Amino acid sequence: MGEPSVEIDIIFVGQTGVGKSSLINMIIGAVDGSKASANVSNDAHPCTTHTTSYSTTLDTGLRCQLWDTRGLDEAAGAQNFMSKLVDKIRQLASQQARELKETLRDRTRLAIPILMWCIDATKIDVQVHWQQFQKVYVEYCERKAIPVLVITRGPPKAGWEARCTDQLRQLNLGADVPFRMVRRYRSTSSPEYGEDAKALKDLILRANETLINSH
Ligand SMILES: Nc1nc2c(ncn2[C@@H]2O[C@H](COP(=O)(O)OP(=O)(O)O)[C@@H](O)[C@H]2O)c(=O)[nH]1
Ligand SMILES: [Mg+2]
Repeated sequence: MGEPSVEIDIIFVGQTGVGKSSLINMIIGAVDGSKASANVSNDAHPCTTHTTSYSTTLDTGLRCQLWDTRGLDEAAGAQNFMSKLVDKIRQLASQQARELKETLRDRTRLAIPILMWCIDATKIDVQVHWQQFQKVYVEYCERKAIPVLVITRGPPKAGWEARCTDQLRQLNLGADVPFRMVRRYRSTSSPEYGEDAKALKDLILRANETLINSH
């Protein structure tokens, strides 16, 4: 590879349990804790308590720093089993919003990151996930990011592409936000898993092209 390698930040954001850590593992090729792998939660409890990052180099030589952030609504999920600790929950929610804001401020200061917004295939029609996407992209990033949408644990109900396009249009996120669905996998050694990993990497390369062309 004659070209000098460049580095790009890729920030994974979305609800707890949506599969952010799993997507990161899919990209870095980590299976069951081999290689440096992102911690995947084995139940409903949030396990990405602090923002962590992993580096990997794609086939093209593009060096990527993958940022695994806290879910924005981990506190809401905790409500089920901590119903008496409402104050604590509020505190947690503002803490995670603050942490995410700080991460995004740091990452957008010197360069433009890719913002990987993750929505579960069963949540495409739930407005709040899209509103959070807009809030994070517009308010936290001040649009200094290349937004990309990943639908996790697909496939969603038929017609999902049009519904995503509608949501993006309604929130003024632009019709050109690239999106891709990643299928729910049964095994990390299945052909689908490998195909989706490749598609995900292609999506990153495409977003990086957008970034280069915008300069
Ligand atoms: N079988 C299967 N499990 C998945 C898939 N994606 C995520 N999971 C599981 O869903 C749970 C939450 O995923 P995780 O990556 O930790 O979500 P995060 O909270 O967004 O980081 C974990 O137990 C994962 O193993 C998938 O495609 N197939
Ligand atoms: Mg996680």
